[in-house]
Amino acid sequence: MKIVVAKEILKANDQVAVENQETFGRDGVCVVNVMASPGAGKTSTILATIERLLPDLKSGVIEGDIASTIDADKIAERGIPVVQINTGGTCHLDAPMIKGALPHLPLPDIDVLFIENVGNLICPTSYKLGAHMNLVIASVPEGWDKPYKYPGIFAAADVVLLNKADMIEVFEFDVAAFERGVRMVNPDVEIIHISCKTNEGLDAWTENLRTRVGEHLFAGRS
Ligand SMILES: Nc1nc2c(ncn2[C@@H]2O[C@H](COP(=O)(O)OP(=O)(O)OP(=O)(O)O)[C@@H](O)[C@H]2O)c(=O)[nH]1
Ligand SMILES: [Mg+2]
Repeated sequence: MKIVVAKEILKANDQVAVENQETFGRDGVCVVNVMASPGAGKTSTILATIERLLPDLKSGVIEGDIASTIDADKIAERGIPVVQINTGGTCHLDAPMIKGALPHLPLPDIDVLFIENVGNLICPTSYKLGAHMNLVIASVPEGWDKPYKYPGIFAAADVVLLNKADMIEVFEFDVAAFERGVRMVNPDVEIIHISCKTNEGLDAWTENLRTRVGEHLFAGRS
């Protein structure tokens, strides 16, 4: 019985996710759902990426956190449109939360919308938001074994970023074992090593995203 109720909730969420995607389509916005553990570097990566997408692609951000406006304040300081969602304890964002945030963003002026999901490797994957792409960020200090312990989120990724690559030697991080774990659940996914501290890989990642955004906007027009 409980399973049926859970399924109904997810179905209702998915319907709103479809509506969100229709709104994004009307305004020509490409939406990236950014998922990772707490502290993996979601906000740092979003900021570094937005800088590199300019001036031709303009971004906006929805920040999801249990509490506080710390991340939204960081984004707003750079003059980037941002809405903070505080879930008050819920460990993921859902489609109705995103729908509620959209009227507070200048969508027609935004090409790429980053949604920073609540830091969590489990719950966010179950809730569609209406995004066009799932970006999963793993970070070196978390350990190489995360894809083996939390396969669902890596299976759902369109791109996996391995952040804090500057710490690989310090943490004796086993890159081959990490990548093997990702490929076990998502054989063809692109894995890009980045560091928001040294800037390693950020240009390569941004070019990858730029291509995806171009393809998305082109597909939307046809
Ligand atoms: N050494 C190193 N530190 C990093 C890197 N990227 C981010 N950090 C640091 O890691 C910490 C967390 O970064 P955030 O970008 O706030 O991470 P987050 O995933 O947004 O965190 P929450 O929103 O709290 O879940 C900060 O102290 C960053 O300066 C990196 O590539 N290398
Ligand atoms: Mg953050």
